[in-house]
Amino acid sequence: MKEIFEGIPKIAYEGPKSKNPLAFKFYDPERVIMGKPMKEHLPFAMAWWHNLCAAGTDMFGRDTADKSFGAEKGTMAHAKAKVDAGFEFMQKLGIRYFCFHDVDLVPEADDIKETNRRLDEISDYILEKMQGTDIKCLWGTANMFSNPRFMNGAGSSNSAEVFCFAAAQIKKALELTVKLGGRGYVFWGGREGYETLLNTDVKFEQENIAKLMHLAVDYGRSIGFAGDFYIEPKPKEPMKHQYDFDAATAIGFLRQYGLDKDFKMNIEANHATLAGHTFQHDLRISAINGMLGSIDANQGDTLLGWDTDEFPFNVYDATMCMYEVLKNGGLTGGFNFDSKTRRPSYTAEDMFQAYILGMDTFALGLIKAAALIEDGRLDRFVKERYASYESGIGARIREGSVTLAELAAYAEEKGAAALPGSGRQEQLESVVNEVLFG
Ligand code: XLS
Ligand code: NI
Ligand code: NI
Repeated sequence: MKEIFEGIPKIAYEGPKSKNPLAFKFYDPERVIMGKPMKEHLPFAMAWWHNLCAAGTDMFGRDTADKSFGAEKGTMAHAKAKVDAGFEFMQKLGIRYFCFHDVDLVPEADDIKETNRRLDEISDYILEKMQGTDIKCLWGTANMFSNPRFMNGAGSSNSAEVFCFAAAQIKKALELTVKLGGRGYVFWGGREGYETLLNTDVKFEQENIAKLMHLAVDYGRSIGFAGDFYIEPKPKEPMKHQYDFDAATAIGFLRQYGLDKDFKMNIEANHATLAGHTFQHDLRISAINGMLGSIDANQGDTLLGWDTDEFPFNVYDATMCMYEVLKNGGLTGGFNFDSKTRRPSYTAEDMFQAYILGMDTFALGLIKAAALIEDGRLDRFVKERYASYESGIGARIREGSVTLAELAAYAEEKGAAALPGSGRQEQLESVVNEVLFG
């Protein structure tokens, strides 16, 4: 087979001193961190849509990159060329997973039966390509937001007919996920939300979304899908208000509708920040609820209020992310680069360098998070900060062996409370800097 990315070698680890833009400086797949090789801590995935489909079109201008990969766009030959390009790309970078939407794989036909036939054909081809490699699907999903029929959402659509098309796409995408050995299945509620309450029955729409998810779980389990379903929270964009606002909201929804045993969170950095949180916040909320499943690795821009999907570059954020992941005992999913190169970075080298940046940033994050944990000062400080609950009245509060009146009597006897100990935020931030750069 003819090489697509000619002149781009297999990307090797060369270490932090290397000046080679086509080499890893920090991602050393076999290096053992806290008892496990980096490649197992960091199951990286290529996002089919951004890497093989998106070519730079934005609201103000057309494509800047050529992602034809030598075939005519909109044809099955092009769909296959994308598979060839994707596998060559992943193999050159040592990436072992990919994520896809149904419509990333093939051009959508007017009739869903023809789209499904094309999906069968392309997934056979992907399966063939997978043979002899260690590449697998991380998660699959159905795109239920691009086609005009989904203008009012999928599960939340006012049209029962549209609901059926959403069901049909989920059914097929689940079958593809199982066929390609996927670990997970994602629901990103693209247009599951509203523009105005003047025309929207929120309760009705949320109940319908839950119904669709239950139907998906039942069908998935019936065809042998043993992995996790994920909700990927996002507060807005494209809709003004989206129901899966953030991790806390999505977890509450899953519990309310009895979906919490089958679902976990797929947390995207840029979505967490759009919700007014840090990336770490949504990871922590998911983790303490036993629902930190997978991660869409990217970053936003603090100066822009939308999902810019930039490749992760911020080492502080990656460190605090890996701190949460290590404390969570890892992920059942992985790290999907839901990220795209900037529009002026339109060459094949840019595609590779973007992944090198993302993988190196997370490798650094992993190394530094492990160092923070091994250093132990943060953990010790947090433990000490709550020490008043370890004995005396605090221990009784935690046990639940004390009444409100007894607590009041305790306070009255003291007369005035001593101030809690200092939060020492600046000292702790210095510890982080010292561990990162010292
Ligand atoms: C969009 C989402 C999307 C999901 C998959 O903002 O991040 O790319 O990850 O549908
Ligand atoms: Ni996103
Ligand atoms: Ni995403």
